Amino acid sequence: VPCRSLENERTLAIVKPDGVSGNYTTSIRNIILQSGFTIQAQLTLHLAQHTVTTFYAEHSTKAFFPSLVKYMTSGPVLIMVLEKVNAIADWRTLIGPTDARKAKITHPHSIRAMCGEDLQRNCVHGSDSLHSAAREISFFFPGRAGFNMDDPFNKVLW
Ligand code: RTP
Ligand code: MG
Repeated sequence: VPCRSLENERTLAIVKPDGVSGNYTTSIRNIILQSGFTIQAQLTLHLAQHTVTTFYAEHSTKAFFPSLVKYMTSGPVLIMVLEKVNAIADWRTLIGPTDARKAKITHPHSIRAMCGEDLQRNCVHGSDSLHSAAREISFFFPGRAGFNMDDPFNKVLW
């Protein structure tokens, strides 16, 4: 049996421009809370080109990259830090496969099946590993990836 952490974990979720403009944020937030996540932070932003380029840097050499940047800068997004045990994998399961068109067939109850359209316009993002969750959370919320100021065991000295 693989050893899985029983500690709370944090992941970064984004409701992409098609999710926000399609008025899916309330439904998505309800699914998040009903699935046992707490929302630790949230931010609504219209992302700049250079922000998307940096955030999705791992895809910068791919043919779809210019189109991805155009899509992600096309309107406001809702960025959230979600917390629960096994948050990273559980959020990925909840959103479903990348291709929303396929998700409608193979994972009809997933979030991408509900509000996505195709391989690009898939309405939500989720960190894909512990490493990318830490990177992505600190990218949008500097200081929140590991260190919690409100934790009483972290004594703020000055
Ligand atoms: P995300 O990072 O947004 O959570 O999505 P993902 O892990 O499921 O998929 P990833 O491979 O990381 O791709 C990032 C986003 O790029 C767009 N995409 N377009 N061939 C294509 O046209 C293509 N492939 C990917 C999608 O918006 C995808 O979510
Ligand atoms: Mg990804």
